[in-house]
Amino acid sequence: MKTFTQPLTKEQLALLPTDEDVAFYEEHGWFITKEKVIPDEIIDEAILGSERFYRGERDATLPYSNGYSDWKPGDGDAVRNNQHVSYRNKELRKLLLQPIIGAIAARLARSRGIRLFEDTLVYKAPVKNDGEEGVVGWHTDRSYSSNSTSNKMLSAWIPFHDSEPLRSPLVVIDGSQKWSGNEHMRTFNNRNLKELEKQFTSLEREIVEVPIIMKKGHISFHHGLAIHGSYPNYSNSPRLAFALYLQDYDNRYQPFWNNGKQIHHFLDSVCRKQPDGNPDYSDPAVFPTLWSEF
Ligand SMILES: O=C(O)CCC(=O)C(=O)O
Ligand SMILES: [Fe+2]
Repeated sequence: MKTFTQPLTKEQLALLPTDEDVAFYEEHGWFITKEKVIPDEIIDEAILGSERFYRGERDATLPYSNGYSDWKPGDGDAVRNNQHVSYRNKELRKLLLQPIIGAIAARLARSRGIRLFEDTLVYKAPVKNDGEEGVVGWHTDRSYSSNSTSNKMLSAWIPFHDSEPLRSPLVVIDGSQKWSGNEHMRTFNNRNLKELEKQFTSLEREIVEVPIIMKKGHISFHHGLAIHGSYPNYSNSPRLAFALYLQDYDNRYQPFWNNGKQIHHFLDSVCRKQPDGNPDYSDPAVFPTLWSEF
């Protein structure tokens, strides 16, 4: 077996999902590692990196400043959402390049390799009232990657501290990756959860919410078609998590129209082009390989 990414240690090999874990993921649409997979030092460095990022420091800049979410001071603290942060911050890039993350994702997606598609850093300040402020709306990540051909895309969710019930854990709707009709749920920013739920309760489906509770250093994965979101941060401490949207090696660009409107992904105009002129989703400068096995 030849690997182009850093090989795993014997201890890390033992952390990979078993066949039962993969079957569980395929049935439920989510998976939580049973052990700690990221050392504290790497997460603590990523916390410092995110603090630098929030202070405005950049290790690199994107060629455009529009077309993606990019929280800035003054925008309010209930939900800070910044996309493509690993492109712009070296500590967060170091975290996502830990080979164990891609290796677990490759097992779950039954793929020989995993590349980054994009990432999001999400911070939530503690909320003082009981309103909708601080909600991340029910959505699917696949709906934000309609220009991708693969239905095996998946996401890793990495909180930078213990993920506790009141500290806004990610909440995944169990088994929802098997439902039809969630390919276009681009509703991350819609805070009205009850209104969004009407879309899926009308079909008499059982809604089982699974809060992703785990210790620092554990990570979770969810299928691109799994419906998920999060409630406000009711704890007394800030909540900070890094979400990685991952593509399996079979993924390619596809042109996509929805309701007569052509959809473009922001990164389509950032990455290099294939010989046919379409975006190349294997451009290592934009979509680095996290794990590769041949
Ligand atoms: O951290 C959150 O609340 C949202 C993250 C998310 O949507 C994701 O991991 O796909
Ligand atoms: Fe998401």
